[in-house]
Amino acid sequence: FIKDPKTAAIVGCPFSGGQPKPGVDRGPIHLVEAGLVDQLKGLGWDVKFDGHHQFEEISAQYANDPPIGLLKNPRLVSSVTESVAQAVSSHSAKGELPVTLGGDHSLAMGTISGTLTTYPDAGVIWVDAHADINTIETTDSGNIHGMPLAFLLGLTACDAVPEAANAPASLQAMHPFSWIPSPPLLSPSRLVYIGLRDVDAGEKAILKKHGIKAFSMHEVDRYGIGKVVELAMEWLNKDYQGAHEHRPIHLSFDVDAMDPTVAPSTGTPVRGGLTFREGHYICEAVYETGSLVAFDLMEVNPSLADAAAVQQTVNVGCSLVRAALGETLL
Ligand code: NNH
Ligand code: MN
Ligand code: MN
Ligand code: MN
Repeated sequence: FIKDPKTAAIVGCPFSGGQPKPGVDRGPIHLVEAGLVDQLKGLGWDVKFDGHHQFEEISAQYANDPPIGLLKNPRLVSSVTESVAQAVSSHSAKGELPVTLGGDHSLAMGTISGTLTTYPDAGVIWVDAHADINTIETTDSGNIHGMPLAFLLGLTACDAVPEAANAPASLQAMHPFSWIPSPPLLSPSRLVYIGLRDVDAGEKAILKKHGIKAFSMHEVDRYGIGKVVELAMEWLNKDYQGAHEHRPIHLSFDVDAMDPTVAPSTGTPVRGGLTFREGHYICEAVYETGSLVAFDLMEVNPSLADAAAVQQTVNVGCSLVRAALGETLL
């Protein structure tokens, strides 16, 4: 999938509009300043990085962006993610590996749409403490970083908890992510989760209804991370009949999947997460299959926690990206 000479394109996305805590927009800047570009070159990759994407024009256009239902910053998030989709697909269409640095996880609406434009049969591995699959009807917070998979899958009122069937039609019709193609590019059978441990009730109902495969921390404990990644890859490839050995894989990694002792500087830490090695193992094992076509590292927030914790989180973030680009392979 990735052409020689192997090229990684860093898509720096200083964006925080999908959630309320300031600072997550500084994540990509810290990751690059920590030396990520040279680290990846050191692994033998050509690295394209032409500066962080600037969403200033879009932000100015949507300085006034009243909520739609509970959804906060809906037009801003929609417009930013649409532009990220274009950036990612333009890189992947050239046979490059887009490495998107967030920023909050709403950005994955853009990155995954971009990947699916180039690779329509790609599968998604979503590594996160959270399921990020709330719909307009199930969200309690209205933070769009808790909703990207619902939009990518085209889920609506009827997929939500029963009482959501009463949501006003006007609300359902007004959803701002109309740039996401319908019918959706992603299907529930091509999504698998690893690391879940804080899933809302409405999200659990959605996972059940659509038979979405999820390896929570409970399964990581039960089977071990090696088996979990093997089962995840098997699941994604069960119905694949394309030209390659495996389905192309988009790996979207929310740093809050890691235990807060490993990666403390993130907006919604949840205890009981992946160890340093478990997180790295996922990245290494996916890279090893040769089917990784895009990688996201999201939700590093350098303004949360003290300086030492920030440095630790940024270092772990760089290290996860290196693992996903083959560092530990001999
Ligand atoms: N499920 C919650 C919500 O929808 C929390 C989401 N927070 C995240 N997701 N950090 O990865 O608001
Ligand atoms: Mn670019
Ligand atoms: Mn997330
Ligand atoms: Mn999360």
